[in-house]
Parts: sequence; structure tokens; C-alpha cells
Amino acid sequence: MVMRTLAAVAALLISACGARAASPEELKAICEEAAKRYEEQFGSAQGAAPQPVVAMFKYTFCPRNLTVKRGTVVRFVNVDKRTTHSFWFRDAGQPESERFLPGEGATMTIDLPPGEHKYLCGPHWEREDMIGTITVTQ
Ligand SMILES: [Cu+2]
Repeated sequence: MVMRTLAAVAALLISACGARAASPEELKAICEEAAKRYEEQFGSAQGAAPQPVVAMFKYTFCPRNLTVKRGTVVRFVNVDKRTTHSFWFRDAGQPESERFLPGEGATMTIDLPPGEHKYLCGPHWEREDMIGTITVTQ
């Protein structure tokens, strides 16, 4: 009973803060829309780019999890309508990128040790759970 009450209070607090991880279905829908917007803006499919592209859209990195070989150049692009986004490999000791307006982006050479690396969107990781991972292979 106490546990149930605690769980209810926790759920209430989480919803009150607005921080809630999107479900896999929601992520899929967001990333499908992001891919569509990418193609409209850049004239080719996100998956057809010569280097992996991470689209930033609706507080989500698309794809949220990406696996690349060490040294791969990854492009991060904001395909949102109004919101600025950044990418920040904070745990790897790197500075935050600039905050990109819609249509802007930058590349990064993923020169990180093999393993999984979490990265954040500076303005949105805390409240909106805008967090991605890049898994580096040799
Ligand atoms: Cu963001």
C-alpha cells in the first residue's frame, strides 16, 4: 500500500515536471517525420547521405542510437521548425556544439574509444530527455 502510494506520487511528480521518455512507438513516429523533413529540406533521403546523419527533431535525436566505426564523420542536422538544438558529448569531456537553428548543423569526427557514448542536447537533455548514444566499434 505504501509502495503503491509512493509510486503514484512519483508518477505525479514526473508528469508535473514534464519529463517523460517517449515510448518506442512515439520515437518511431517522430523519427519518420524527421526523415521526411530531412528529405524535403536537403533533397535526398537521410539514409542515402554519404555519411551517417542524425536528425534533431522534436526533442529527439534520430536515430537515437547509432553504431559507427571509430573515425566516422557523423552529421547532425536540426530539421525542427523553431527550436534550436545542440549535441554535447559531455561525458567524453567535450564542449557543447553551437546551438543550431532549423536547417543548420555540423559534422563531428567520432574519434572516441570503442564502446557506448551518451550525448546530450544542451538545452533539452534535462527536461525533455533529448539524449542519444553512439556506439563506437574498432
Ligand atoms: Cu534539443
